[in-house]
Amino acid sequence: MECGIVGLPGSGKTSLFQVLTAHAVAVEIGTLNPNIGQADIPDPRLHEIAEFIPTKKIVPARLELVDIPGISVGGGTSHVAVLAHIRTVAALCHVINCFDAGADPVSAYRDLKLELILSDMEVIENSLERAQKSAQSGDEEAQRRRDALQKALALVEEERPVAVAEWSAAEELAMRGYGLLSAKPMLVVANVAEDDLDGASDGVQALKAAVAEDGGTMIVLCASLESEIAELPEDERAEMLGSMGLREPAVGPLARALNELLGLATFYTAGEKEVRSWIIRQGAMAPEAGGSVHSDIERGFIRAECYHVDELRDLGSEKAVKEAGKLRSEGKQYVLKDGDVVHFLFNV
Ligand SMILES: Nc1nc2c(ncn2[C@@H]2O[C@H](COP(=O)(O)OP(=O)(O)OP(=O)(O)O)[C@@H](O)[C@H]2O)c(=O)[nH]1
Ligand SMILES: [Mg+2]
Repeated sequence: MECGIVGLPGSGKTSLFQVLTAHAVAVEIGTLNPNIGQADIPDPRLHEIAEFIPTKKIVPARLELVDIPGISVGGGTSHVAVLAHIRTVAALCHVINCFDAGADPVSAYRDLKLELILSDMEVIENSLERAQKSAQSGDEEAQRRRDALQKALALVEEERPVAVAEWSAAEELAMRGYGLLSAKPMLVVANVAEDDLDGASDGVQALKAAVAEDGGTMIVLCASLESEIAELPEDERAEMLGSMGLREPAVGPLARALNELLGLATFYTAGEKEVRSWIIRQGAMAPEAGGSVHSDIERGFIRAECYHVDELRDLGSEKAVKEAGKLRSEGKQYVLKDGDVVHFLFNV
């Protein structure tokens, strides 16, 4: 799943991208091309598992990131290109300049939100007429599309993002093809100054209230400081974080907030070759989860042998888990739990 980093020009998107990708990508600055990279998702449970199951390699799950150029307010030549990039990603990280003394974070939040909403309004208005025509001739699918579009139109006309309403699975399906921008889940990132790391300033507090009004989620970080920390040798990072009063690099809280927002869960595969984390949607059943490891597993799924990472921690080894009768044999209908350690059995 790709997460797009969006925001007004100069809000710190590329700085955040470089932090999250640990400076592994040579970024282009000042072009209309997005930067594409991946962030390792830190997960303390991975290291816990590796304590009990000796392994050659620890492999964290990764978050796909797209650093999208800043969107200019009120049109401009780059506007269409930037919106097209935003349309391709599944979720948004909206970075807001809270570090400049003169910055107005609430306006910045509203300005970008409005750009997304106006773009959606155009799409909806262009699509509604056709859906209405087809609906009148008795096409049931078109009726669903029409009803969903009308519900979305009512929201955007009040300048509210499509995402704030409750949408049934059927409605979501009807809307999927339109790729509405304000329907995408959005995490707001308050990019604060080094002397405001806890976001206590008036600007950040006002932003927090504005985001909460939309039922949204916000995290606070300082991209330029995080970037400096990410460039330090690993053994100096913890000390630097500690001296700034930070517990961990921002990628941890950011990935957790995104997982929560997107309704995702983590499971693990563990053996002597590697201990690895995988991200799936909550509610995914065992074959689908196996499919994220390898498509053969989904195709030839037989069963999944699972236990929970808490049981491994309590009992100390896989053997002990088995002897305690905690190793479960689960079939095709099993919905994976966050924190399951899984061996897939399959046959193709
Ligand atoms: N003081 C401070 N400056 C920052 C911070 N984050 C970014 N900047 C500065 O803001 C400027 C723009 O940062 P970028 O990361 O390039 O911003 P951007 O959002 O990618 O900009 P565009 O892609 O042009 O829209 C740079 O000079 C950064 O050094 C921050 O947390 N604190
Ligand atoms: Mg940039």
